[in-house]
Amino acid sequence: MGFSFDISARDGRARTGVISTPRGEIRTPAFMPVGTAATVKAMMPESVRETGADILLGNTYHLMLRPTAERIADLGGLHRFMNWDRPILTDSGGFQVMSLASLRKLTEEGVQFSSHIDGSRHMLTPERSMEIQRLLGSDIVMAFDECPALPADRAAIDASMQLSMRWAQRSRDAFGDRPGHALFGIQQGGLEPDLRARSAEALRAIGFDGYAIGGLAVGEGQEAMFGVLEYAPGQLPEDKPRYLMGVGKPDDIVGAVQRGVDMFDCVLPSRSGRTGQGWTARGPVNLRNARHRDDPRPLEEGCPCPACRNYSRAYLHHVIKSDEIIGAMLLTWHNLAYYQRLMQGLRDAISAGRLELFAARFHEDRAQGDI
Ligand code: PRF
Ligand code: ZN
Repeated sequence: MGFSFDISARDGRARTGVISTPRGEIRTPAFMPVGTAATVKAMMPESVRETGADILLGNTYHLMLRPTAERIADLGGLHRFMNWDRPILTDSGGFQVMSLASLRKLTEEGVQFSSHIDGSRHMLTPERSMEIQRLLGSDIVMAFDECPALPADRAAIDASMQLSMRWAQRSRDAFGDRPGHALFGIQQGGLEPDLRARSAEALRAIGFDGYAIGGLAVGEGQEAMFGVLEYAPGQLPEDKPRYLMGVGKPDDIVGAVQRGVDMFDCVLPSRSGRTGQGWTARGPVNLRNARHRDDPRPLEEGCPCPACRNYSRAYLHHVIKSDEIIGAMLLTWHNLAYYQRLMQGLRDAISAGRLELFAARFHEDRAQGDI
């Protein structure tokens, strides 16, 4: 029972297929809901599955600090701890250290930092990140990397990319041979085609089970991101999954799938659900807006999720305005269901050779706006 990726159809640069793991299949293009702290906030795991998710994302950084990887391992691993028996991909921690921790000290060895929770000092290295992800029982382990904030000058992006490639080799060595578990490398190199090429070359020489495109969606904007996606997926192995980390909005995902990306994760559907934003085929809807106060219609006509089946926009507006917990629950459910419906639409369109038509309709629907 190993780990494999089978592409069943292609349409232009897009692909659809299945990643097989001992914990179940992941249909691609795939969207992974974010379960940072061993929970997809406001959702029971069985409900996350009902939205259509095949795999969740967890975070080394948060779990090492609380409740700690050793405690989760003693309790039978992350799957059992959070009651999700399907695949889990874990991010390696460096990216979260840079955005959340304080008093960071970056060296060749790794990164030392203070916890955002209690200020305690910790160290993450490629070796420690691989150990934590093994203790968690992660199915898809991410190499330990550094993601520079953009804009940054070329010399800084080059040096950071080269450090990430040395860390990628150390991640590979520390991960070892673990049948049924996958290790993904992460391409860096900012917006520079030649640095992206050198990064891809270094990762291919090491050899990974899948390849992530890191260092995007860090403030460069969609046009610049799509610019990189014109060539970056093509620099990575054709027969392995390609994962665009931390992306994105629905239109980012559609554009990235058209450019050859297979996997995505983003806090947007879950986080924005908790603040009253509902994502629909007509674009984002702010349920806090008073225009919904007397509206008996569902958030999205035809959506089979509990929020749309059983409640009006007026009710969603009321519970969000009142900060009632059910508001976060219902909107998170709807948003995750919308994202999974979008992914199923993309997969079906690629299978049928109609991705361009699907994308054109997607943009048309959004152009109409919420009515
Ligand atoms: N590296 C890692 N995690 C990430 C990123 C990265 O570059 C990004 C960039 N969008 C999100 N999450 N390890
Ligand atoms: Zn719905």
